[in-house]
Amino acid sequence: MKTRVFSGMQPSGNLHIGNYLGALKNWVRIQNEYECIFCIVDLHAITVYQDPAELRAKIREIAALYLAAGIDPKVCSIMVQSSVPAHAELAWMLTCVTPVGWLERMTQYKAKAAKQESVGDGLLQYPVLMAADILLYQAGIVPVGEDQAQHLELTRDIAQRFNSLYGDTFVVPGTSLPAVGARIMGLDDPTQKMSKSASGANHAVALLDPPDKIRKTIMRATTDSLPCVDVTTAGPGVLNLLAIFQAFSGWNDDQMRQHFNGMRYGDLKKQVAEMVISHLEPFQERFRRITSEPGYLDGVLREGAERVAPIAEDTVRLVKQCMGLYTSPANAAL
Ligand code: ATP
Ligand code: LTN
Repeated sequence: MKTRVFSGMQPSGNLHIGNYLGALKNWVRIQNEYECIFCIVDLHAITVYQDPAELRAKIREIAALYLAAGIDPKVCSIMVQSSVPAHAELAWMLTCVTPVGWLERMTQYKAKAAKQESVGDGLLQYPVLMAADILLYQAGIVPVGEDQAQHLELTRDIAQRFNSLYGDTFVVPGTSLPAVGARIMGLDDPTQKMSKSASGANHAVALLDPPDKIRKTIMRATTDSLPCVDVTTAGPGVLNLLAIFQAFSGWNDDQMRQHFNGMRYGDLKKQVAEMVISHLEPFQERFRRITSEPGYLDGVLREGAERVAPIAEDTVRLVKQCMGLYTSPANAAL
């Protein structure tokens, strides 16, 4: 049996090249090797307020972006988290075995909570729901960007704690990070991770940005005051541009050094911009095609949910039995 892979993205903000290079590109690469489930995690998105009409539209946009990136719905399941109720059900059961101290230590929670006057409980529970997403399908591998590594460690801790309290129930999942592009930094501030929720106009390149805008954003990227590239001593801004180029081009370190050492920053930026545009233009064309086919997206999402729901229901039944929760006699023998 193939190892199962699970990953997801939140339908909030505009997907950017960090999301693509950190996660989506990896998903496409491994989709034929494993049994993959790619989720649009709308229940995670509502941990901060979302305008309902915008959220509805974003869910479909993310699904179309998965497809435009090359995820093949014939070999993978693409589904929306809230369409399989077992995600929320398992999250509650896992909440009950998770010490609150583990959650309060999460750096993403601390960063997001610091920006808000009143912190919703959902923001604290966020990684438990993420653990439920993964454990529900007994996934062995979770391909994500580096910022999610801490949440995955917590997922393993929760799985191990559950297994030691109630007996072997969950597969303990591994993290898969890309070799290049696991942490793309903001173009306006290379000390901060590129993020969908950051507001600066020159912060990110969105996957649906037109070529002119991409050029402008990259040409304005923050570098340092040295005149030209030195791959070994470059500061974070230049390293970030090089990482973006390398992740899109697939060049090795030697090729990168030979090509870019000694190049003026203006030329580096031009080449990075053209590399990004050459990948995003065909991507955007596929996105337009997918979104103009009536009924196609809904069909993909329906099929995805139908395919994975029985796996999720089996796990919830097993967990209920382990914990001593009520299961009807018809289910007791399963
Ligand atoms: P937000 O800022 O709203 O939390 P985000 O940009 O971090 O959003 P997510 O939906 O949280 O996006 O992440 C989707 C996937 O993209 C995850 O696997 C995450 O690790 C990855 N990812 C996010 N930002 C980056 C980045 N800057 N570089 C590499 N990977 C990233
Ligand atoms: N928290 C993740 C999104 C996410 C996820 C998951 C990723 C929710 N559930 C399960 C991998 C596996 C993020 O990228 N912000």
